[in-house]
Amino acid sequence: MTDALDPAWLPDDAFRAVGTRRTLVRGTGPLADTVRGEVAAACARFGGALVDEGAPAGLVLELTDGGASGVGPGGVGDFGDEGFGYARADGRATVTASGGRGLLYGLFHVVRLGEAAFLGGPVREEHRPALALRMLDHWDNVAVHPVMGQVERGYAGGSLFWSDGRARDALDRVRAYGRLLAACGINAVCVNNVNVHETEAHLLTDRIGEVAAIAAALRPYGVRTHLSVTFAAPVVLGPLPTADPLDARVRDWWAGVTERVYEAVPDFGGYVVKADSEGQPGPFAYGRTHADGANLLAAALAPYGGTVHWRAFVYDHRQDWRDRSTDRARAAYDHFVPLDGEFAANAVLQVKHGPMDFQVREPVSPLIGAMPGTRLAVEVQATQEYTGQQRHVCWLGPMWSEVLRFRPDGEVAVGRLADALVAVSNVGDDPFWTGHPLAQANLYTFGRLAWDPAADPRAVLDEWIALTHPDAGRRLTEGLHAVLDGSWAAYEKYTAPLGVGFMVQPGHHYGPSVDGYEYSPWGTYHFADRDGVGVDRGAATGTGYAAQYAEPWAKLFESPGTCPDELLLFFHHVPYGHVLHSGKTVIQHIYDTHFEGVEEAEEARRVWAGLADLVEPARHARVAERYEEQVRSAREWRDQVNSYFLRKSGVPDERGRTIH
Ligand code: GCV
Repeated sequence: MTDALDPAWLPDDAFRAVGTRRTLVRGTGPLADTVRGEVAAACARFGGALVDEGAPAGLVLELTDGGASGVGPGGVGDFGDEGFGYARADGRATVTASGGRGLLYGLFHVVRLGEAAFLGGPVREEHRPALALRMLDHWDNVAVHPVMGQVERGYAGGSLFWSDGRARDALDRVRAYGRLLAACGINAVCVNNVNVHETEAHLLTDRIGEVAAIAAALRPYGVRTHLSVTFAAPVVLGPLPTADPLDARVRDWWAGVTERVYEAVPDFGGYVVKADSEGQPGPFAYGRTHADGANLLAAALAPYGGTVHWRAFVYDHRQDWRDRSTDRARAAYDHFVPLDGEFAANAVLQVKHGPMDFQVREPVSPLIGAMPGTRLAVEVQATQEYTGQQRHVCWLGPMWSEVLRFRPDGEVAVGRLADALVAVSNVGDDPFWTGHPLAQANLYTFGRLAWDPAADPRAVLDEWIALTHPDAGRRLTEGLHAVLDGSWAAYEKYTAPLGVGFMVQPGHHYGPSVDGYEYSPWGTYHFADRDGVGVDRGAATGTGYAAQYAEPWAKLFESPGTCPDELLLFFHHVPYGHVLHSGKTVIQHIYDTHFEGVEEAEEARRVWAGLADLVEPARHARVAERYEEQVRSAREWRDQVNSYFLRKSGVPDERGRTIH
């Protein structure tokens, strides 16, 4: 952390329009003070001024007192803690909020608009987040783990929060992080890995002071702190012999510990739990259900308004590949749907967006929408575990938008069903925050889609470009769109085809290995043989997974004739000669997309090289260097996947290209 910190989407120049104005900030409280501090800093740079009541002001940022002043565009006091009104007339802008966060978000709204916030005809708008909780989960270990390192699946250096086995002494960077998060609407952070090792278990008790220090650094920007805890805490931390959720001693233990957590962190958000999952302890050991487990922690948190995020990532990771009846994709639904209605009101079931594990293409998890009596958090992965590990450009906005717009019952979109959207963070102590500077766009886009899941991701990308590069002209804007817009699609093209997933090197998950997981205990993914490829997940002849969906999806996915091309091999085992809706055979699609994907990566590298005169040199160089690796890796993927399927199928490429 010695290098200068990249300002990401909050460079000084992004505040020019605010900083040149005379601004009145009306209201009291910590977040109003943060707003005042932001405006004062901008004014110091650009010549504007904070003014007192009664003086003429071009910008008014007003925290209402619940009705006294009556200037709110949508009626005062009805914005909750996070919403705000924005109005513009006669060159003057007004933000009205009834809560501190709303005021802060209103300020950043004006920052995003820039001069347009003040100029043009009158407007009156109301803004409220669609989802109440917009959270980042950090898979950060306090102590460096011998296999997973400091940040599990982290590609941006060490942890922002932890170093040398404890919380960092200097937390100004954490404060700067909170500021970036507030500017895109994120309001919660879980500061440690869901795989809770022994050192990290102590954060809950004797090391809660370290968590409190981090929470204090995030608080000025309205970001609440959450903690991952181990279900076995009463045993691991002692002195109990059991963690049985129905044991009174265990209930008392959690109640006492949680009381002390709130003494240290009064606005603590709650616990995140990975239980009975990939070796983590859970209620199954005591013959109890996951509702019993979640409700235990929910009861401890309830007196303080806290929430337990209970992860639904429960599956058998000790499978036998010879057993074709076990289907990892089915697991979360099979485990949790029978428990619908049994979870406490402050328990939120946190479900990965797909049924597997953040692959480049998965169907939306059938669990989403299947538990109407249970609160839902949808989890996506900003850290690019399976999407190029921040060495490849892979802007995930379009993927997340597809998930959020999906309508599980054919009517209500995921973005409206969910209570919360959670992303596994892609941030570390790297000076560019995210390792790959363009991966910052993923973090920003996540926050904005969590605020408004119906937003057009390309419009969000426009915002990110304009904030990050306040002087971006047309050439830079178009260049950034050219390298980012289609990057997810390109990544999909040169990696695992048609929804089949995985094909990565086991363990670290970078680079191709078509059979890497095929005969492993973690699940079996493609079943390729000389005749065909894909997994039969239909109800008629396969694992029955397709029937977990409501209509119209169950029927649509059941038949290869109606299943969307991009998911065909996730749902069906088909011959290589099977003709897709696109008109191509499966085998020719595999060849063509792998050649195209590499060409698109090469073209993006060329476009980026052409932007050298428009991008700050260190930033340009970092991206250019990573494009070399991306192109190398994309060629490796192409050659391994194409050679594998040529050898399996014996079907030549109809265009006669070189396949090794
Ligand atoms: C934190 C995948 C990842 C693990 C991760 C797990 C999870 O299996 O490879 O590193 O563990 O998901 O989401 O819990």
